[in-house]
Amino acid sequence: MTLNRMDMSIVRISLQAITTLVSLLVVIFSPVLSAEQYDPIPHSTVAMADGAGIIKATLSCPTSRYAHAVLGDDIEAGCLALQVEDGDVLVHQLPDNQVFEDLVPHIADFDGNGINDVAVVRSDNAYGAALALYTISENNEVEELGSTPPIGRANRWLAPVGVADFNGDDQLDIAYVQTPHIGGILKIWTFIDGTLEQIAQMRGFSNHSIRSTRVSTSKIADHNNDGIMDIALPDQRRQKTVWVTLSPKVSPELHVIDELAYDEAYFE
Ligand SMILES: [Ca+2]
Ligand SMILES: [Ca+2]
Ligand SMILES: [Ca+2]
Repeated sequence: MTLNRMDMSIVRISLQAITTLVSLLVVIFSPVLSAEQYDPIPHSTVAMADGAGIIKATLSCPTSRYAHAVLGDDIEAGCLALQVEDGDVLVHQLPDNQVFEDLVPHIADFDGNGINDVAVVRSDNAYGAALALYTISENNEVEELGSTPPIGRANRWLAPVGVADFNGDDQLDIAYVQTPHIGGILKIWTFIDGTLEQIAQMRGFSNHSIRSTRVSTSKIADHNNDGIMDIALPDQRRQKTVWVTLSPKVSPELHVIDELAYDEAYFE
């Protein structure tokens, strides 16, 4: 069968129509982020980082569905918007029984594979807070890298302190104070052979006041100049500032290296 000139035109027009239709469908079904998914919730900090993987993390999708309200207002985040280094923004949306109860996501390469991950506090209606770590999978999807067990009851919270190599093994660790309002326990977690594990804890600290938007009242520095990062925290009654270290040069456990009279300005 041979096609005359008119037939060829029809074929060309049909092909054009198909191409246009496909382009239209791509536009219609491409995920377009809403302002709610992209804009940071009140009082929160947008975390930024260099490198591969996650370079920007935003707590978004404001919601008052979790009745706790210890971070300045009753608004928490239902989503975490993660920008990867090629510019894509991926949104991880929590189910209705959970929120991100946090104001400052922490971006770091927690498992040491060269790709940035993010740590954020995730609270559950029934089980309270846990620290959740996410990364970007090879399929360009948000994937949970690991999480601490939830504290176990609703409205039990934890306040992240920060990220550093606290035990000097060249792997980044993350520290938080569990239940800072009712008897705070400093806990340090790290990835060991691909699993998030707690490596140290010590009681008696408070790095957050109820209703404050400051997370956290703490400092990370090499206070005793031994090459290992140390942590300064207010004690539970906010009378002392306590410097602790996990330096293996001194002890395999957390121990106090200095105590000062508490002064909030020390943490500015
Ligand atoms: Ca990583
Ligand atoms: Ca470490
Ligand atoms: Ca030190």
